[in-house]
Amino acid sequence: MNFSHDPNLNEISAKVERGERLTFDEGLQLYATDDLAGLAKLADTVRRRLHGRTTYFNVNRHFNPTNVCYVDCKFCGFFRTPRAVDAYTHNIEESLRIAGEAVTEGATELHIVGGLNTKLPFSYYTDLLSALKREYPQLHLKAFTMVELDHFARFYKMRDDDVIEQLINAGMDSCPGGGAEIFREPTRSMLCAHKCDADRWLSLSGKVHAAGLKTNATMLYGHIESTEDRVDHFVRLREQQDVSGGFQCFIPLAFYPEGTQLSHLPGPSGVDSLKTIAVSRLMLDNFPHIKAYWVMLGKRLAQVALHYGANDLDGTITEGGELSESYSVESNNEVKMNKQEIIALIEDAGFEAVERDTVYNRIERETTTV
Ligand code: V47
Repeated sequence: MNFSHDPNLNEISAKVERGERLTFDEGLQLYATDDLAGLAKLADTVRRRLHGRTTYFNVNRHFNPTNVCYVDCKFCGFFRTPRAVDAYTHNIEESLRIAGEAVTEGATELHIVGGLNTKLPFSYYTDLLSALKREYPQLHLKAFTMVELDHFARFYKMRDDDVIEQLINAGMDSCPGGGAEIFREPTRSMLCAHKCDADRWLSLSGKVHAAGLKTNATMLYGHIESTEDRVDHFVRLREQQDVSGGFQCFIPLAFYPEGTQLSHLPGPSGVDSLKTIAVSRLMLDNFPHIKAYWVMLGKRLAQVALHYGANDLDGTITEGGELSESYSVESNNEVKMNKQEIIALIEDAGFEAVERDTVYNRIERETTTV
């Protein structure tokens, strides 16, 4: 492929065509280019090599058991202190009711993340998973980020392997990719000083992979981070993937400033979001999937992102959960898209829509429930 606007990219293009790994500096060059169409073409080459015209989605629901959290991340509009009037913790009965609604709507996955709530015993989490699994064995429980696992190990004074084993025994099927934010210091500490550091996040992912579960990885971009921070993030993720191999999907998360301590920032532009999807596709050569998370990108930009290397739109999400609502760019922070709508969005972009389960098996359904 010839980059007429940006000859520097010709060499990168040749490497991509040969399937060679790109360097940190090449990641920076990709971000620096103003040849957006060329960048899209390059990322799309990789995307089509891996997935052809297939674009995945799933039918899921987010569930946030508690919004009480002591971590005080600067980018978060979701967390509450224990005495806040709108602080909440769902009991098992409420949790089962929410999961039941999701099942009725055809969900195959419950995405469970919450605040780091020091008022709860570890048994709250295992009891929650066990009850959900007992009542709805068909529902895949994608539960707890590496930050939550780290909190469990430290706060309840347990070995990492025991935390992971007990959660798996209770019903945890895989882990979502949150909490990665930006790995590089000092940015990470400026954003979320009380969260576990990058090495810990990555090594815990390795331990979950070793226990046989898949996980995802995210990057929160468009706030105070530099381009170097972003490229460093990609390099660290792919190094961990070389070692442990259990990441399925990378999800760049576009920062939504409203209601956060960084509300004076504008958040990322559309072009920046498209570049981030494309550069991640090109740098993360050992990640099977790149997700354009429509809740944060908006439906229309997520659709365009399918031409910039993304091959997954995440879920229909018939009801968002409080965390997703805190960062949704859709009007009134609505987090809803039904199955017909997501399929139309994908087909309209020129791709084949394939419903998947959490671990990327195809799902064929006789009737449409959502
Ligand atoms: O870790 C919090 C981010 C993450 C804001 O694994 C924000 O499939 C933007 O990880 N603006 C949680 N982002 C969500 C998450 C996720 C989402 C969808 C799919 C998957 C998956 C994982 O949300 C947090 C943080 O990085 N976040 N606040 C905000 N104001």
